[in-house]
Amino acid sequence: MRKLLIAVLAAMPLAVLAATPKTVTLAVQNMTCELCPITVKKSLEKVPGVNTVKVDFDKKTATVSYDADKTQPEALTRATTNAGYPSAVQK
Ligand SMILES: [Cu+2]
Repeated sequence: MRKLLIAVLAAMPLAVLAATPKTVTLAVQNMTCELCPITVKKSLEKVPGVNTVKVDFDKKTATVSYDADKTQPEALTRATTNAGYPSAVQK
């Protein structure tokens, strides 16, 4: 039992290292007032695997860093779209 616990604890830092951090910039539609970026930010932060969200109201973009092992850009665009702000990955 004790050995198992130690093995689990030892494996944890490896799991952290195994995360694949990525950053994507989304072009977000419908952001018309200063409150919109907050809604967009919240919708993205709810997606499991999202680390940080930075919404630029002037540029109409959301820059999201996420764990590529847990989520994909499609899930991010879906989240903002469901919140009323259709988005697409900016190329
Ligand atoms: Cu608004």
